[in-house]
Amino acid sequence: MRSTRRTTFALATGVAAGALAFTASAAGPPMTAHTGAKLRVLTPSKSQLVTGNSLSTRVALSNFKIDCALAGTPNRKGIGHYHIELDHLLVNMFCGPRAQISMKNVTPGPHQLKFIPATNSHMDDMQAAKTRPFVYRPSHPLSKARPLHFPGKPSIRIVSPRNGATVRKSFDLVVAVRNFRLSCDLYGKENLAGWGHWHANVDTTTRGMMGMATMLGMSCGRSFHISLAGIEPGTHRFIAILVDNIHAPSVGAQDAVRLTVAK
Ligand SMILES: [Cu+2]
Repeated sequence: MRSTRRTTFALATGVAAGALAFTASAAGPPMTAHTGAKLRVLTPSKSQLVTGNSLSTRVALSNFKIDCALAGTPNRKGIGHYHIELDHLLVNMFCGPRAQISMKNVTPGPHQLKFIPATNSHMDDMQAAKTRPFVYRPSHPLSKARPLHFPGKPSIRIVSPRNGATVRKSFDLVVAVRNFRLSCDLYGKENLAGWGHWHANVDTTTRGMMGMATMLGMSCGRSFHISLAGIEPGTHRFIAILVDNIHAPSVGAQDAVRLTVAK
């Protein structure tokens, strides 16, 4: 099941585009969304030379309301966020016009960024996507992150809120991670043993590509601030999942709490 999902994700992000045809799978048929969004990339310029160790981006979106507080919750027409991919691998979702893309573990040479409007369920609107090639020629190259090996198995535990607690409007999901190194700079970079981040999901981890349809967001820190704007009052499961740099739950560690969402 897991490998099927990963294949689907690779296809949808273009890694294997052209090599395989879209097929229905355990993750459901991969589709492209039609958000109606119009996206313009203001920065970087076409074929920009990047000498610093992070790349500043800026987009203008019209016909589309950006609201990351609703990410991972049911789709609403005309509302969503946008994804940035680096060389066809998802970095993250973004909600403001500006973003910073780390050049950590990026090899000097030609690369590309893709900006893609997406629905709350993280389905890409490929027709509205814009691509920007750039060349990375660092004046002061970053040290490369290397694979890490820990004495024990990676684990993630939700420390707060406690199981059974009541939450309102928004709250911090706080985790403790062991035998694993979290890194934001490696979002969307090639996988490295021992490195990754975690996703916060609501109710399920199996809907959409690699379970991301219900992903509220991702974090490389101890906590993630969860908005309840798109979540119905009642009992819900909030799940923290360790993932690798390409957002796959390959680490095999997760934890969940059942919480009451009050009005
Ligand atoms: Cu992720």
